[in-house]
Amino acid sequence: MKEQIRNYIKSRGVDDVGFASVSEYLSPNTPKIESFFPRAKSIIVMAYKELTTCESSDPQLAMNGRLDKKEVMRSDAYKICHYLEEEFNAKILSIPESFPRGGTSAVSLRHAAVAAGLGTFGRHNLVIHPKFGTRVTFTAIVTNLEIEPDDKIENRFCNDCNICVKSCPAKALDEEGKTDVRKCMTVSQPFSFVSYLSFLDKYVEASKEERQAMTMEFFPYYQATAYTTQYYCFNCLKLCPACRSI
Ligand code: B12
Ligand code: SF4
Ligand code: SF4
Repeated sequence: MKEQIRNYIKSRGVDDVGFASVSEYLSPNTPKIESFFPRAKSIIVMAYKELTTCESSDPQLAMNGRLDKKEVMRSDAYKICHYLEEEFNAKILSIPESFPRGGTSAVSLRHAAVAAGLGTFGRHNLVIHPKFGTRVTFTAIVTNLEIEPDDKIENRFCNDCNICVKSCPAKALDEEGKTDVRKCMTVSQPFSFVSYLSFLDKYVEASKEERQAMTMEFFPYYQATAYTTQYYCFNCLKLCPACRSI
């Protein structure tokens, strides 16, 4: 069954796949998976390499590469869930690669990826994949199928070069083992929901003439609200040299 599932997933063009037992998912800050899926046994984690679009100096073009990938990741998740139901009569839950969620996600994909043998944490608190380095993002499917887990990676790929810490424009990585979420978001998501609310405060107070001038200022907030989060920083993801093939 495991090889059949792996082959199906790979046949869709997914870059890498790993299998973990639910009991090996060790995320300190998210609920136990069994608390919302009592019969859960395994997690299937898909890895997608980030394209070199992330190197673009134009943040919108860098984000466009990510958006292209997100569409594929979501449609793969649907098709793989459908396959597992049809082929193995499985119960499944797909994990959001980003949204919908509250403040934090119900399942931490980084910890799921580590459990599934797809990499290990680096100083930037991201997962470093043995082939794609940090230039990788994940989706996951939790299932009641009992699938033999893959071996976890024991190597630590991070070489402590500190490039990620020094090149973080928000200084969000200064404290080891912690990403300062507020600092990262202020710089990496200038059009976040929180900034949008501040913009609306200003708009409500503005005169008719000022409002006209604010129309173009509104446009990126509109895009971020209508589509999805717009990341304007990829530094820790794109600059980490560990295990980079390109
Ligand atoms: C919310 C979110 C964010 C928020 C807050 C993240 C956070 N809590 O740290 C913000 C906006 C800051 C963010 C930023 C980024 N994100 Co983000 N994010 C998410 C999302 C949607 C949920 C994360 C979450 O809620 N986790 C659960 C919480 C509770 O995690 P946590 O336990 O607090 O984990 C932290 C600590 O506990 C600590 N930690 C815990 N155990 C251990 C063990 C070791 C050994 C170490 C060193 C650290 C450590 O590390 C974590 C960082 O603070 C995930 C997708 C998902 N569903 O998982 C993507 C995700 C984590 N993001 C991702 C990425 C790529 C980014 C960015 C590079 C943005 C970008 N341009 O793409 C930056 C990187 C910031 C960084 N260096 O940490 C990828 C990571 C891929 C990878 N290779 O690891 C994910 C997995 C999305 C995906 N689908 O692949 N993100
Ligand atoms: S995404 Fe940018 S701002 Fe956020 S932690 Fe990484 S380098 Fe810092
Ligand atoms: S940039 Fe250097 S210190 Fe940061 S995670 Fe990568 S290898 Fe480790």
